[in-house]
Amino acid sequence: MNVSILGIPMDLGAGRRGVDMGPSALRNAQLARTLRGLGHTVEDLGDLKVAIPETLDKHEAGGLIFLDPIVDACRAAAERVAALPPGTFPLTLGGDHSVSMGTVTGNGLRGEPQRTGVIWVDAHTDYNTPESSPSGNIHGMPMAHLTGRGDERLARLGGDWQVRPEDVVMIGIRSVDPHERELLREAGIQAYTMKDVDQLGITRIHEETQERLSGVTRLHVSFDADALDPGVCPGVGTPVPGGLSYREGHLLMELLSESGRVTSLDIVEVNPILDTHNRTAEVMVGMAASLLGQRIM
Ligand code: DIR
Ligand code: MN
Ligand code: MN
Ligand code: MN
Repeated sequence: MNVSILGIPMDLGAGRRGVDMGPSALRNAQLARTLRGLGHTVEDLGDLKVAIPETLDKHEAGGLIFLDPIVDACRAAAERVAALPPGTFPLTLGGDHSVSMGTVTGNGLRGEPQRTGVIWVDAHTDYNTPESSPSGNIHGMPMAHLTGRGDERLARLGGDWQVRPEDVVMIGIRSVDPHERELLREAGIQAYTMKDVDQLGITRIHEETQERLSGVTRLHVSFDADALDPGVCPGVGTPVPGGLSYREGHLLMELLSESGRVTSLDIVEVNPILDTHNRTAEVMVGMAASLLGQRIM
């Protein structure tokens, strides 16, 4: 496979600094070399240029912090990804999770716009709107905007193209805000909590996910490092105890790999400032490798 790596070093959507260094940390953890070792042709497109908070006024408009520069970055990411040649596998590196409004849109619009399923691996559901958000941090809102809710500009990054709520599956969930829960219910989003992971196991959850997403023609995986337990991935801005184990993360990626259906991947929310010895980036490179075909035997 041809894999195209694109970094989006943005931390404007998160409550703390540092995830802008995520792409660098992931490269330092031998991302390209690991994927080449699996037989892929890997091209690193470098990083998009994204504003840093120190150069901006910390403006908040209508419950949204840094809305304008985030719209700009997401537009740029969507355009860049949408323009990638057919047959390449986009591997996009955050950055905070708001980058996924751009990457998912770009992947959906590549070539002919297509019905795109999204597997959102995260401790959080990221389904806040400006009204429901307790923080104003846009990284808690990307999935709501991808399904057409919230701020008009973010919700229409893809014009009329959107992700259908029934084409979203969330896995690893253990932190949902009160109003966000109502929005998820209304939209009918399928969210597998950590209780579901404990009770059903990853194998069953993966089977149900494939069944639910059987109608989509593209399948995007958006992997927030905080889905994994903080003991496994300490370098994240909003750690929540009781997350996916190292093996649960790998098993999910291995099963998705075997399905042969995944067409793009984000790795987001890696924060090297909060990490120990780049462990979180190394773990996430391993997750990408499992999704892209690494086998134990
Ligand atoms: C919280 C935290 N739900 C918010 N969200 C995070 O600010 O909306 N998402 N950390 O990744
Ligand atoms: Mn997230
Ligand atoms: Mn998260
Ligand atoms: Mn987050």
